[in-house]
Amino acid sequence: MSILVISDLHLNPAEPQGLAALAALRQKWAANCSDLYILGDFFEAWVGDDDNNAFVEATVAELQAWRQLGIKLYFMPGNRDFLLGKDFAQRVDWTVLSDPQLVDFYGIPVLLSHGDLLCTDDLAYLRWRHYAHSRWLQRLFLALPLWLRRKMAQKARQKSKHYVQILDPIKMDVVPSAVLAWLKQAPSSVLIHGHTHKPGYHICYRDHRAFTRITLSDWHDGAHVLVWEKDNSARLI
Ligand SMILES: [Mn+2]
Repeated sequence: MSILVISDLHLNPAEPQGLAALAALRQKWAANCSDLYILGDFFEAWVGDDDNNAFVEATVAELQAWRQLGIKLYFMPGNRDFLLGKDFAQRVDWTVLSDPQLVDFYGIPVLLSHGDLLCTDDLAYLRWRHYAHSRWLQRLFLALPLWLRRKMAQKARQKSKHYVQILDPIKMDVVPSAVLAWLKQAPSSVLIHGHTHKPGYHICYRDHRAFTRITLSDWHDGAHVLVWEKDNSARLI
């Protein structure tokens, strides 16, 4: 049995191939996967659990199909879908994780994160994130009519696209010192995160300890997954 870790699917109705890739992944791993961890940006956008549409229904059905196989689901909110709430969690029966979250993979302590908190050079974004994660502002936003929330989300996506285009690419990557600070504090020497869409393995040495950071891929060109095996070998595919 393997543990699968994915992130940054950016599921949205305009690109149905994402959901199809998730279904294909389920079929492939049906007999060999015990746990599926989703580290944020599962959806391209989320404006509230009351935003029910055919695409959301199809996604719920897909996640329920994973659950029917006995696979446990875990979800950590990303910067796109941090408004995914309790109603949705109940429907798909996934466990919501905090960011960062320490987990146990076959006896190895592993730190999980979406990754945006580690991009500490992007101060403007972190300031926005601070407000966007405040309870009262979220409640205020969720109380707005659905059509207005959809409109606001669309505007925000356009703005973010423009922001990403003008931003220094270095600023959009995680800062190694931030990673080290986390790993030195946690009883873990492995960090798995997404968000940057720059998949790879990074190993660094400090104070006679080796730290490994594994960055997950986004799904814009199909399904990508980190497979963590029972013998504690891990591979990105
Ligand atoms: Mn992200």
